[in-house]
Amino acid sequence: MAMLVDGQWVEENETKNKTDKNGAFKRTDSSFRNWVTADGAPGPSGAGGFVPERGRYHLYIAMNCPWAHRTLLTRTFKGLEDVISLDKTVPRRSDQGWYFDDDHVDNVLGLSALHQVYTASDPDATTRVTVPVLWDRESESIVSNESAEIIRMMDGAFDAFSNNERDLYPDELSGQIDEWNDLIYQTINNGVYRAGFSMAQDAYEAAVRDVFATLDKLEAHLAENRYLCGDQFTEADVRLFPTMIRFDVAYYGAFKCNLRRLIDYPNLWAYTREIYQMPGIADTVDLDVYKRGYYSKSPQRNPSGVVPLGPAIDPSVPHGRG
Ligand SMILES: N[C@@H](CCC(=O)N[C@@H](CS)C(=O)NCC(=O)O)C(=O)O
Repeated sequence: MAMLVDGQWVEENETKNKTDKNGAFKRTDSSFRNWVTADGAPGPSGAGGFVPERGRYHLYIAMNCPWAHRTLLTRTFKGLEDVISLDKTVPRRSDQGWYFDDDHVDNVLGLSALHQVYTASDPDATTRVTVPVLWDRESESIVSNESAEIIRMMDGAFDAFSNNERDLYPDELSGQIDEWNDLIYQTINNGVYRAGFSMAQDAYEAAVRDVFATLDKLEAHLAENRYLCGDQFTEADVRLFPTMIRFDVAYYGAFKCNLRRLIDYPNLWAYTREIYQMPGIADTVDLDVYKRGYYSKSPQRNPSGVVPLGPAIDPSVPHGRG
């Protein structure tokens, strides 16, 4: 898959870049790390000057990407649909990476591929071109391409524009949320990728064991708790849901995470359905797109490009929780 090097879109070897010498998957760091803050002061990283304003910021996502899904979920939970505009790339990559097709063009810059959005921000960028991206119309630059930080700023900086009082990262739960986030990132969100992209048996097995140890722990926790932090729905739930809703249709088969299915975990499956059935959330989900995305043609993982018919799961079945 190609990437930007000194502002040029160049091919590079997928396996070489994504795995270390032991065949284990390694993820690269995001490159644009500014923050929108309530008063425009610099955030934990990057430059300042990004104040929240209606219509100023634009979010680029791809429906199949779980990292982008977090940002779409947060935009919905915070009721920011009329505040932060949205573009969806075609949910697969071409030789130009993420791209916009004729009936779904980039609505801000009129460009045809996401790498051009990156070079519009930094003409000399050397970076992978990933979704999600938060674009600032005023400075004509990328605020951030790190999903964990985009959801934190959507929750923290846009309260004045939100249509509800929801707080996804309340101070009194921040310690618990951080703990869940660490575990879920390592073993679930990135755990399934470590399984799916590993090029060695040991690395694969270690990743899959991590995935299922945490699913077992979550199943027991959700027998006693409505959400990860008890009664309050938080950022930790936002970060868990994208991996859960893709689990059976994508990770179980395409990433070989197949000791058990999500539907074999009654509490976790009902929890996933409950979130799916919250207002607006079903519109952020497309199981068919996930399946076609994760089973797209790949020399390493699916040389034929054949997409399986099953399994059929239905997250709209009543969840029956409390
Ligand atoms: N750290 C990033 C990771 C995002 C990411 O890996 N996105 C994938 C799609 S699921 C991507 O765009 N990959 C393109 C590439 O690596 O070239 C985040 O969480 O925002």
